[in-house]
Amino acid sequence: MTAEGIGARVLRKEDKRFLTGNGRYTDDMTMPRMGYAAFVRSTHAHARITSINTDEAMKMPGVDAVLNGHQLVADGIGNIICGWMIHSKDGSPMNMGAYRALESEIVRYVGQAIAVVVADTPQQARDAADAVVVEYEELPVVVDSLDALKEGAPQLHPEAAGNLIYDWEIGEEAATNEAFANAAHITKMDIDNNRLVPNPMEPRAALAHFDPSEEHYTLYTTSQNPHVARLVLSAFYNVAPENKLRVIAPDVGGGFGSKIFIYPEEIACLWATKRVGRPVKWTSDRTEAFLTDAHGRDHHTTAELALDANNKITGFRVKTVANLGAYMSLFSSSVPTYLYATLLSGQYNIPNIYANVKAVYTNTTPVDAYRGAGRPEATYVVERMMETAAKEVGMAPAEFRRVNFVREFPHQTPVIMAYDAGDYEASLDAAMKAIDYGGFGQRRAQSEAAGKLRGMGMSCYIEACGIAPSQAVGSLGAGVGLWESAEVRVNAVGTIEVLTGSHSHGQGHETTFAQLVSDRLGLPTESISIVHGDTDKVQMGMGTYGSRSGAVGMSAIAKALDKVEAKAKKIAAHLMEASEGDIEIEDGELKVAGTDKKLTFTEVALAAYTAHNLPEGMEPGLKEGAFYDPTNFTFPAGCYICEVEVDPDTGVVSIENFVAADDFGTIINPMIVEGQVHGGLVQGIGQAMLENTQYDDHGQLLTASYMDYTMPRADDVPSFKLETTVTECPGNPLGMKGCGEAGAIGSPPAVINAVTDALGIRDMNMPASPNRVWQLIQDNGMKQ
Ligand code: MCN
Repeated sequence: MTAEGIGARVLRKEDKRFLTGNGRYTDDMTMPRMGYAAFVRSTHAHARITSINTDEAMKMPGVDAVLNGHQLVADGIGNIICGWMIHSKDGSPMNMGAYRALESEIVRYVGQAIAVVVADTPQQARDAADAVVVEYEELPVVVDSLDALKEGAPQLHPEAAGNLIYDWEIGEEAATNEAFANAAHITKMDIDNNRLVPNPMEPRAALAHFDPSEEHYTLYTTSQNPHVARLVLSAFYNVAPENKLRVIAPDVGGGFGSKIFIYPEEIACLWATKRVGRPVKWTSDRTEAFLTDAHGRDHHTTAELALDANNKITGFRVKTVANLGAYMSLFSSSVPTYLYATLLSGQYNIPNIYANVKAVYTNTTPVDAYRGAGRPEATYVVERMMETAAKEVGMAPAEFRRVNFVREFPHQTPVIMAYDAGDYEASLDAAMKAIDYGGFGQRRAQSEAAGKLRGMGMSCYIEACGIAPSQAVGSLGAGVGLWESAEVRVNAVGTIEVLTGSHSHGQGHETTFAQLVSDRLGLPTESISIVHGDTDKVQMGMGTYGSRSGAVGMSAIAKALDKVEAKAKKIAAHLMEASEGDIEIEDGELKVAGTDKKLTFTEVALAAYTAHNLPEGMEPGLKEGAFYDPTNFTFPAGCYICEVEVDPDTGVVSIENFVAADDFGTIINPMIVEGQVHGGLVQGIGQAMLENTQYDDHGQLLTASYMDYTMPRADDVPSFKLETTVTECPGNPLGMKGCGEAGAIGSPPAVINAVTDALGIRDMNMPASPNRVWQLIQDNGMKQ
């Protein structure tokens, strides 16, 4: 334990370079003779390409090449795939349409890449891309998933009849139906989850370089998981064998899930660099990002909750139609299935659950993971239902939840998940106290006296982080294992490099990971470097998503540290002629317990490398690696309460109070965790209040810039009150649960429950924009 160890509010080490403008992002990288790529993109949501004329473009200044999908296919570059196989309830495998990095026959969403231009400058490349003439024969378009399932709807892929990717189910249908047959009360709701665009600060970018002397490729890219990128680019897209491809994800300015996938542009740049014989760089502009970054959410759900006479839940029946856009992306199939429906038990003891999910193709941008991925959608359904059911049976929402909480652990839900530890009532109590629940009536009266409407809404979320274990996810169709790797290298002078397969793109790993090492070895964090994001330095890793880097990535480091400590103790015992069992590590020293004999960690490290006096048979050096495969997910949980005031004249909703009480198990750095929660809350509030992705009937994205897509800003959110409760996670050596997505998962239903409470209505869709709220006020006769 040190002053910078577990639990300390250490300032983020990485901020020194970020705040001084010294971050190095993909677009900052340059190479000699570098060319720039620009993409020719479809202007139609669904059309047959009848011709691609590149004559004019090829004549333009600085243009090196204009490459299209025919050449790509001829060079044997493989199709983009979804790596998680889902089977329909009849046992058939999911129906996946072909997705080429450059399409030359039928385009299926606006913005789809058709050709790539390489030129001397970005402007020349852009101008030449604009000069490529693509002729189309328009095809009928469908953008909404319910419309796509209708008889006679436009068909996207011959492989997916009726646009159906899969028709999947989980839980026991017959038992759930029986619970409904015997119910004392049934609450039924139609619940939509609005489509979101991720919007990380740094847009996607790629810089590819082919070295002909070694037949070797290097790709700098904005990736959350460079090793998975290398694996997929090698094994499935035939770009290059793994030993001939180095993928580097340098500083990455946020991802929120959208930088997990391998996109057409990365494939095209890698392929083009060899063809044109120079490095090729592409950086997305913001409108390209809106059109092509994988979107999130987009569910239509009908949910029913069955209660007995004591208001205990006896059954939950859910039917969801998930819009996956025009093509399947890397993990898209798992989001509305194993990341969504397996969380439909929420924090509650629900004996019978049955969920049916239909995943559907539409002429829209592909949809995949976005902060929370499936779990915000589940929480939104569960917590809208809980609040509504409570009101229908005349119970206070908090009391209705208390009656139904899971209280004994481990708890096996009917939808795969086995919750390991938690205390849901503790977070509920903490949140209610922090928001002064009892004083709400008075505050509401004050608002009413001022001509305003006031409401309070609650959300008790649970999520599953650190998707695991590998064997289990493999049996559920995942194409990769979900372990993590680490290597702890002690240098001869006692400084440390930790190589990790996790990737930090805003989460502060360079600080928290160093805190763990500092805690264990008693060294200052400044002597500990965290190395990540480069496949030539770190052999293999699974990257960062699903709030796994703490619980899984740091557990791998802890395992490697166990081995380092054991070897260091052996060396120290040998040098001090003591018994190994008597050696203790404290404050950067190895001490013989009960004596004043000691060696500094540096002395032991040096001894390991000089190797003049090591125990018989011991190899020189001090460097250990570990792979950690968790035994279960971690289950962060909490209670969020939101209090809003609505101006009935304008429909403007202002969030007056927001309390988040979270249980993340052991916390390494409370300041970083608070930052993670703040970010998540703002994103969740953005979804609930502002963000609304709109397509017109022709499949044109109407909200493709910040003029039309409203992102939350500082004055849209209040100063959050955060509370912490702790139940340690028994499934990993550190007792940690993930914190990176919780805010975005728990907050949307709290906001909408508060707005509907203020308006005195039952149903409404997100976002609670002034226009929508004002209209609801008119429709419900609240305003004359
Ligand atoms: N941590 C801690 N104590 C805990 C849990 C975590 O101190 N009990 C620390 C960790 O050591 C780490 C940070 O909190 O420094 C987040 O850890 P974790 O919850 O494990 O999440 P990951 O590091 O795996 O990050 C992924 C998560 C996800 S899935 C999304 S989406 C998201 C998020 O992180 N994207 C982000 N936060 C983001 N923050 C920024 N700035 N940018 C993004 O793209």
